[in-house]
Amino acid sequence: MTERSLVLIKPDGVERSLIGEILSRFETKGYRIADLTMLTPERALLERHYEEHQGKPFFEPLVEFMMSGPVVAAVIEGNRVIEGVRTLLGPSEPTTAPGGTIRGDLGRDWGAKVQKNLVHGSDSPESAEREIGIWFA
Ligand code: RTP
Ligand code: MG
Repeated sequence: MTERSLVLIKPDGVERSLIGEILSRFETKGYRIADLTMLTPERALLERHYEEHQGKPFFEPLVEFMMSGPVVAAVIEGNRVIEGVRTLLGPSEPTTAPGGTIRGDLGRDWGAKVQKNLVHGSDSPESAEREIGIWFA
């Protein structure tokens, strides 16, 4: 079934000039970029986006990091794209993410307070629609 996923290229990915490389992974896989924008998000938007993580120790550093520079937001479309994007991203921690994944190939630990792992991808159809509504209001 055709689905949509919300992908964010986080400030570390933009800062490191990896926008083209990261978007091309989704295109090469066969998914379609259905919408695309670049912005420096404000706190209120990020608090909505990360509401499931409110109260966790990494929440505040995460919001601060995400506000630190421009982010690319994209709607990626295709059959089973939500699962497919998560597979392309690899696990959260770039140090141990397998080679072949975006985080494994392009990411590393920078000793920061929060894991800088280049990209966000929606984790379920419900969160995808909720997140697309936040970033593409
Ligand atoms: P995402 O939501 O960004 O696609 O990543 P994810 O599902 O793999 O990770 P999640 O558990 O949803 O956490 C959201 C983001 O918070 C940062 N984080 N840092 N202990 C830490 O330093 C820590 N834990 C989580 C990461 O940037 C993670 O992607
Ligand atoms: Mg998540």
